[in-house]
Amino acid sequence: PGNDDGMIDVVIRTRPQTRKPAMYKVLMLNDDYTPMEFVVHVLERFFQKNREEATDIMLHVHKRGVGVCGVFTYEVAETKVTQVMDLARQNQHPLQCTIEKD
Ligand code: TYC
Repeated sequence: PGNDDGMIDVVIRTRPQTRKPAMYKVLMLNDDYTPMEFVVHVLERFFQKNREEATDIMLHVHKRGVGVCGVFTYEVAETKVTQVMDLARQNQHPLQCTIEKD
């Protein structure tokens, strides 16, 4: 190895200085009691979805059991989950929301 100059090649690998942060999906779970319009409201309020996008996501969760509200860094995802769960609890809905590594 090397170029025959009698010297020992030393390669130092550094991590790239700009590392993309790990991303996390915020998942909404279906239940039998939370009103559809409440879920649509939550998606508009905390996930910046318009009425049509929010309705599509809500119906996907209603039919399939789980759906993605958005993908965020850990701290933002955690905050979204807390906001959703707090509002659901205040309104006595059993709506559940969780985080999954992307
Ligand atoms: N399944 C609920 C109903 O029939 C609606 C619903 C949709 C609830 C999505 C939660 O994440 C949810 N009222």
